[in-house]
Amino acid sequence: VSPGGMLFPRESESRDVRTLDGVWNFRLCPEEDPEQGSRERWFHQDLTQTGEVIPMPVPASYNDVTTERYIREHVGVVYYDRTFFVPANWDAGSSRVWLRFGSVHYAAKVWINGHLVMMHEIGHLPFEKEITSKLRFGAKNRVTVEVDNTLYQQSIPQGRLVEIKTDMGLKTIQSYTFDFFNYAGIHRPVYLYTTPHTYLDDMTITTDVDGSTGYINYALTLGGVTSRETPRIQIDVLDADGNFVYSHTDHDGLKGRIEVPDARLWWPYLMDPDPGYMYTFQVRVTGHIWGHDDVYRQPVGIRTVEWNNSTVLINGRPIYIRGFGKHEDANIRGKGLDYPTLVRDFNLFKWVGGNAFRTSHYPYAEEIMDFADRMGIMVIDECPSVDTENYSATLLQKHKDSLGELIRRDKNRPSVIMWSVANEARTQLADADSYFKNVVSYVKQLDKTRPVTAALSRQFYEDKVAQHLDVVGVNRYNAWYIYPGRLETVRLAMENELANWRHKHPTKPFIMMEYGADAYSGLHQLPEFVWSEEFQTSLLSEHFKAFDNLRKKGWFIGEMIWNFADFMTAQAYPRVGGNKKGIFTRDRQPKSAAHHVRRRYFALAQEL
Ligand code: GCB
Repeated sequence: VSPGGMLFPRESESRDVRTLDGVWNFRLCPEEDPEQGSRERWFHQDLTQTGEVIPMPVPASYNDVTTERYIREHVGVVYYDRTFFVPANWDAGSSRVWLRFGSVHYAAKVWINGHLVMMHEIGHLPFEKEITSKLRFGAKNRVTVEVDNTLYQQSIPQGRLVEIKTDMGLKTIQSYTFDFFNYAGIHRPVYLYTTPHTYLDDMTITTDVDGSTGYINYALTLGGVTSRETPRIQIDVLDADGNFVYSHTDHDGLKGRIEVPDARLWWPYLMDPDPGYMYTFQVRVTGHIWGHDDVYRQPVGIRTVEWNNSTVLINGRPIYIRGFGKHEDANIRGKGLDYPTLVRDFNLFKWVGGNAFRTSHYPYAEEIMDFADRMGIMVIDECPSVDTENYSATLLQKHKDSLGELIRRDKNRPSVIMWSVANEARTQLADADSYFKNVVSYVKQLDKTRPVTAALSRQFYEDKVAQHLDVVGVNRYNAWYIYPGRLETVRLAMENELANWRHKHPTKPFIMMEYGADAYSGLHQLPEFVWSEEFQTSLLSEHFKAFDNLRKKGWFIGEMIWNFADFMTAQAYPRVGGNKKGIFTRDRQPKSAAHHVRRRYFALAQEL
């Protein structure tokens, strides 16, 4: 994990933020010659055209934008570049200029005017660098990004390269076992932003509550402080209407605890008439030498998360999760951040009465997380480890890095109520025990304020990982992968399995983390038959019966449908245009099941 903070770029009186989103130049390195770009220096600094390029939108996955199969299925290296202007008044004398990528999948190298400035591995997480000394002020500059989508046994997630025989000779294709398409490209916004010389580099906020009083605990780190100065810190807290609730200046104010009398708490959706209440935590840093203050405003929700042998509590009240597994996935843009889809999804969340999602199977865009914070949607925040196998020291290090970067990014978010360290790892293998013990203790070292979970899919008797978790998530596809069509097996199988898990781990709360059935939107069949809308609805219903019985036992704390919406996968015969387990279609319209789930989720919200 690179040193320093990863605060989201926010405009203020001291910070300019510009986006480099738009249409970039794009080209592929031939699969058989992945070095062509570096050999021919496609990252050169001339401002003339860099060669034969095609237009490519940013942010977006590149796979589904063109009509070419070879681009969609490309394995290896691609290049993006564009030019941009840097205003003269950003001159190095007064500011620092930073370049930040929300996510580039999978591995990235970035050049500014021909200088290599940063590299990042493991998509789905932001990376940034100060690039002041590489820029031409009051002039045009070029940024070039190399992206490599290849997955290996020691990448997160894992994949392997396979050779197949074709009419054109041997060809290397990417194979992987996880069930979503390995979209690639510059997936999230690219920002150019400024800070003063002395700037707020990072902050860690935790909150607690005592009666009607809320507390905001903060720890700040500054960047660019010279030995000749002692920066002054001023902290203000504003309520959602912009009124000051606290104001304080401290000469060594890097750490502190602020009391907010009669605090409005952050509550999940439908647990309060005004869920997701956020204060603004405003930091002003005054450095003596350069004279420019830095001002940064961070939204803060005051809430507590506690957990015990049987439940998880927010502000002292036990939660029951009415949720979904999701994906960042949409037609044409793939995993590219798309504001219409983002806002539509949260509107559907409200409509369906859901209160939680898991960022299956990788961290989601910060812009999405902001919405979860503000709407009171609880998030189980998952790192990009899915289907982990072949445990090794290198893999362990990368897995921990991904969690370190995730926690650094999301630690201040009230919506994040749990960290998920894996989805469907091969937890029956002997090595899984010490591997995950190590992973979980690393997370605990970084954040003690949230429970740790994982989505497990092996049988309770062979699993070696649940013992290390605070909350156990179970994925199971009764009447789908197990006895397809046999709806009459569901209730009993679910109740027995969960009872067995709890018997083995009597001190842990359980969540049904995945269950569901594919339904091809518009396919109707009575009596219910697999793939029909009727079947999907009935399958969920049978699960509801089991959950209602399990809920009474006191340690079953939530149900999460797989999936919120249909999504793209690799090509395989059980996948018809992708995975169709969504209760919404890929273009975010309800299937029959969505109306059914809506009735249940609102009824549950009233009852609990
Ligand atoms: C699972 C995986 C999920 C798949 C799902 C399915 O267990 O966790 O990524 O999409 O099953 O539909 O097969």
